[in-house]
Amino acid sequence: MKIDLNDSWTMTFRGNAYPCRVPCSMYDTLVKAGAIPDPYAGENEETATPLSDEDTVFERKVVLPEDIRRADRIVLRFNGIDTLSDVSWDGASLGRTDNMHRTWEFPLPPGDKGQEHLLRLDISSPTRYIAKMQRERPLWGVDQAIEGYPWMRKAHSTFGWDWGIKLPDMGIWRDVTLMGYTGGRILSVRYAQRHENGCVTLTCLADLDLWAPGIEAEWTVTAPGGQTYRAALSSGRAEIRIPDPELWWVRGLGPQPLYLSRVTLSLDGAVLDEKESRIGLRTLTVSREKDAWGQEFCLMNNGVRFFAMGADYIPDDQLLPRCTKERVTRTLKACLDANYNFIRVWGGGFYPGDAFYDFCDENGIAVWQDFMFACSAYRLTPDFEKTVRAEIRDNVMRLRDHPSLALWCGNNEIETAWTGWGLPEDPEARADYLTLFEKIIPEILSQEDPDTFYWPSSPSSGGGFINPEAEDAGDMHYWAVWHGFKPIEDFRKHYYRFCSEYGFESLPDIRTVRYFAGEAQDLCGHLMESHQKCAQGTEKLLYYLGQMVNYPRDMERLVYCSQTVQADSIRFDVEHMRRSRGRCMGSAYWQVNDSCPVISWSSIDVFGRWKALHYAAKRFYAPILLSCDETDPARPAFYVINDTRADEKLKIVCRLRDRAGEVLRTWSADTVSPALSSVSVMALDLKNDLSTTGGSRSRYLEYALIKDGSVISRGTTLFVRPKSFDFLPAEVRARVTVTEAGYFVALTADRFVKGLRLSLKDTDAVFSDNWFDLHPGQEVTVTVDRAGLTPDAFREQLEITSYFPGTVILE
Ligand code: BMA
Repeated sequence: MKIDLNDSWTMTFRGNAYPCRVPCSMYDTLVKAGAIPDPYAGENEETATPLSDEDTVFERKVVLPEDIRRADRIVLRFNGIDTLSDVSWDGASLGRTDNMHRTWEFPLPPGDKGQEHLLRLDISSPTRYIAKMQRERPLWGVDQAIEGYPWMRKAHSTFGWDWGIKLPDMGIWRDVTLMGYTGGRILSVRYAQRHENGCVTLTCLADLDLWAPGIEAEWTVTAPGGQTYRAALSSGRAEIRIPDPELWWVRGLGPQPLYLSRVTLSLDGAVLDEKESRIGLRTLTVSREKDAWGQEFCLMNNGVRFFAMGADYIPDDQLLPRCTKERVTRTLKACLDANYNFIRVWGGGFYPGDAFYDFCDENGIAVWQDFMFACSAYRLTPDFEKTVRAEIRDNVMRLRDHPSLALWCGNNEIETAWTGWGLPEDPEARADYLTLFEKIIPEILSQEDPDTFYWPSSPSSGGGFINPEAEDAGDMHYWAVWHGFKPIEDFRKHYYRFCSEYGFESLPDIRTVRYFAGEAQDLCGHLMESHQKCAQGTEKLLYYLGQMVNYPRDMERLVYCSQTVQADSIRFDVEHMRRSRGRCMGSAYWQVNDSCPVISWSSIDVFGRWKALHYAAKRFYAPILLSCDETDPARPAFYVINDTRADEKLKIVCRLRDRAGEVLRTWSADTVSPALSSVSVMALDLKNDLSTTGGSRSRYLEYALIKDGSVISRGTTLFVRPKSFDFLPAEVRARVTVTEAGYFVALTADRFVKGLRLSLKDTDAVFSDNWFDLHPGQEVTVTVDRAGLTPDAFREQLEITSYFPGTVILE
C-alpha cells in the first residue's frame, strides 16, 4: 500500500503562508505567488540570492487511510529534501536531514486512530550553514559559487556556477510517499548477467525483510515478445536462463528490447509487496586495453567498441521544481534528434530522476554517471562521511539496473585540480580525496554494483594523482581553446583517447537575450554581464569573434555570429576526433543544456531553443559522416566515418567552386565504408587552384556523401576564416508548401550562401535542418511543425538570414 503526499502543503516564509505542491521550493513558491520578481530577468538575482539566508517551513495535514493504518509497519518516505531539515510529526521529531541527494525514510509511531496529523519540515538556511562551516574550516571550491558550498551535500551549482545564477533554494524537491507494509518488505533488488554461448543467465539478488512466517518470494521475467520465465527466490536469490536473448544495444548498433522483471512477496495468494524493473540484456563497459597510442578508453557494448557521441548534461533548471519530466524529456529528445548515442551527467548538479534513465534505456543513449562532487575539496568528518556513504548507496541502488548506465565516475575535475590547478595546500583534504574516491566509493560499488565500470575522476588516467591530464590514457578535458585563449586550430594538435569536455560559448537566441536584458542590450554592460558567469567571458567571446568573423553590427547579428563561430569551432574538433576513430573513441562537448537564461557553452538554451551548434551536432554526429581534413589546404583529404555495424556502399561527390558558387572542378568516387571505421578515401591536389591571387579567399569545396541516391552527409570547407572570404551577395528563394504534417520550405540560391538560418519571428520552432550552406544548382528542403500557425501567419513570421547579407524572395 502506498499513497503520495504531494498535495496540500503550505510554505511559511518571513511570516507569510503560501500554498504549494511537491515538488516545491522557497524561490519557486515565491515566484509563483508573485511575491518576488522573476530571478532570471534583469538583475533580480541580486535581491533573490540573500533570501536563502532565512529559514523556511513546509507543512501539511495527513490523515492515514484505513488500509495503511492496518499495516504492521508504516513508513514515511521523502525522495528528496533540499537540504537541512527537522522533520516532525505532531510536533515530535522524526529526524534530521542533511543531504539533498538521499532518500529519507521515517517509521511512523504506531497506535494511529485515524486522527489528523501534522507533518512539518523546518528547513534551515543553507547559506548560513556553509558560512559557519567555512569560517571554522575553509575548503576551496570554484570562484563563481558561494564560499563554503563543498560543506553541504546539496547540488553545488545551486550556489552559483560559471553558467548558473545563485539560488541556493530550500524545499521538498521529489515525491513524498506513505507506505504500509504487512508481513514483509522488498528492500532492494539487483540483477547480475552472465553472457555465454548465446545464452544469458540472469541472477536476481533481493534484499528482503520478512517478519511473518510463510511468505513466498517469486520472480518473473517477461521478454518483449511476451514469453515469461519464473523462479522462486530462496534466501532472496534465484537464477533464470534465457536461451535466445534479445540483446539491448546502444542506438546505432542495434535495437533496445527491454525485459520486464518483477519480484513479488505474497502470503496465501495475497500480494504483500512487489518491485518492477525494466532490464536490458547486454554488457556495457569501458575497455582500457593497451595499444599503439597508449591505453584506450573506449565504451564497449556487447563486445563492440563504439565511438561515444554526445555532450555533458547539467540540471535543466536552477529551480529544482522546474526540472520536470517534460523538461528532461525535451532535452533528451533534442539529444536524440542530434544523433547522440551518449551523455555525461556532470557531477556538480544532482542525480537525475528516473525519467532521465528510462528515456535513455528506451532510446539507447549510453550514460556516463558522475557522482555529485565537482571542482572542490571535501573533509571527511564523521558526519560528512556517513551521509556521503548513504548517498552513494541510495543512488547506486536506484540506478544500477538501467541498461543505459555505462559507467560511474567519482567526480568532476578534482583529481586534476589537486595535481595542476595551483590550489592552496591542504594535505588533509587531499588525503580525504583518495579515501573517498579511491577507497570508499569503490568499496560500496563492489558490494552494490560490481559489474559497472568505475572511473575515479574526470579527467583521469586511472587515479592516484598520476597524470590525470595525459592525452594517451583515460579521458581528457580540453580547455586551451576558450579558457586558454588558443586559436581553434589548436584542437587538431591533440589526439585525446576520449574527450569528455571541451566547449565554446555563444549567446542564446535573441528572444532569450531580450527575456533577461530587454531591448537595451550592451554585451559589455553590467546587465548582460550578470548573465555571463564565465571568468573573462565577454573578453573571450569578443576575442574569438574578432578572429573568426566580420564585425557584428547589432545584437541580432552578434547572436547570429557568436552561434556560427561556436558551431564551426565544435564541428572542427568533433570531425577531427571522428577522423581519428580508433585512437579517439569519444566526444562530449560542454554542454548540451542551460539551467537559466545565460551566455554559455550550451547547444540548447533554457527555453529549449536550439543554437546553431545543436543543428551542427545533428550533422557532425550523423552515424555515417563525410569529413574533409584541410590541415594542408593544397591536399585536402576526405574521410568516411562509419559508426554502424554494417559495411556501406557509398558515393562521394566533391566540387571546387568559386566564390559565386560556380563549379570549377568535380571529383567523385565510389567506396565501401567498412563497419565501425574511419577511412581516408581520397585526397585532392589543389595546389594550382589555390595559388592564384586570392585563390583561397575566393574558392571553396562543397561535398556530399550519397547512399542509394540520397545525400546522407554533406559539408563545406573554406580555406580561410569566414571574415577573410570574399563573399558575394546571393539571392535566396524560399518556396513554402503546407501539408498535414507541417510546413516544407524549399530553398535555392544563385550564389554560395554560408549559414542559412530560418526562424519564426514570434514562435519557437525546431527545423529539420538549419544554419546550413547552400550552393547554386542545389535545392534543400526543410520541414517544420505547423506550430499552430496558419499558412499566412507562417509566411509572415518566417525569417531567413545568412552569414553574408543578400536578398530573400518568398515564393
Ligand atoms: C568544466 C566543467 C564545469 C564548468 C565548465 C566550463 O570544466 O566541469 O565545471 O562549468 O568547465 O568552465
